[in-house]
Amino acid sequence: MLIKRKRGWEMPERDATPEALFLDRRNLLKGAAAGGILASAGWFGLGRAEAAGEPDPSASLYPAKANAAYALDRPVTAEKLATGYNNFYEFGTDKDIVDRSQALKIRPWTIKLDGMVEQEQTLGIDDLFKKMPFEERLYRHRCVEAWSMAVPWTGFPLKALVDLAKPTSGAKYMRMETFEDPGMAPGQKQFWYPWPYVEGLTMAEATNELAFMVTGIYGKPLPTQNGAPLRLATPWKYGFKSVKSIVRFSFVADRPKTMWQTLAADEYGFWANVNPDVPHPRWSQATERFLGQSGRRPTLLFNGYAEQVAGLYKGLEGEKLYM
Ligand SMILES: Nc1nc2c(c(=O)[nH]1)N[C@H]1C(S)=C(S)[C@@H](COP(=O)(O)O)O[C@H]1N2
Ligand SMILES: [Mo]
Repeated sequence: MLIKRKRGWEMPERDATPEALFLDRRNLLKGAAAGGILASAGWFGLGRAEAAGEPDPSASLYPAKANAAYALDRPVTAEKLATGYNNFYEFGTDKDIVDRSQALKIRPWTIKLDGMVEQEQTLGIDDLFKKMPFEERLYRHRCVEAWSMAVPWTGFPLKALVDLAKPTSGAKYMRMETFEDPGMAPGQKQFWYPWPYVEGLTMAEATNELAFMVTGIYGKPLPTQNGAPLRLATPWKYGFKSVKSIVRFSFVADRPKTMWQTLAADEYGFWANVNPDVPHPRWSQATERFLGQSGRRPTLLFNGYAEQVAGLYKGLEGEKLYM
């Protein structure tokens, strides 16, 4: 039922099965039985929303100074690939969501910092940006579907946001939540997904130097399809951890249940650290398809970031750290 328009630069998916397709088939059957299928299928043909034509209010923050500590062992992915081949289920389960995602209105946008904090705060996104130390970093990105890319993200360390929030000592985890508005995001009319998209990190992960809040890409404000105006990048974890278009950060005592865990706990865990030796139930993680390149390249433990993050998992060997 998903009629896919192939673009020249798209490569056929061979051994990579989209994260959602299997679930969609399974759940569409349930949905069809419940009579909900026609109502939820009508959005596949939506076109580009009217462009607002207003300059992005954060445009003056770009380009930010590059942090040379984050270098790459591979070329940077072409911009049109990284901004044209996306996972954003709020706008559909295919990779071709650029047009549909233009309906997301990214101003005004407020961020809530709540839970176990000295004082709850609600901030306008541009007020938050003014308080944060912006920089550019080159990061690898590895999707659990076994494709990968490498991009220049702009943003600030997640630790800077944690410091602003002032969590109390009882806070052990950080829970992050995407916006919820089925009027703008037709994928959220798919009632079998437990919206909103939720992800979580331990406080040690959230304050690790690598955990990065992304606001831009290729020296420009983030386009909506990549998760504007604020998304996470945890490059040592599978891509589904890097939650997009965040509206709320909650500091909590208990491990948050993520959207993917609710959908399929046997396939998507809390930790989701990249490990080539631990296959996903539906596909090997040994190699990856690097967007724009033919052939496959070997996947690296912690996606090549073991030096920075391996220490986070000492004493947790009993956990399913790699799914
Ligand atoms: N809110 C939200 N965040 C999300 C997703 C999503 O569907 N919704 N997809 C995730 C997955 S599976 C991946 S691989 C990355 C893709 O990011 P990109 O489109 O910028 O490459 O976003 C992640 N963050
Ligand atoms: Mo992904």
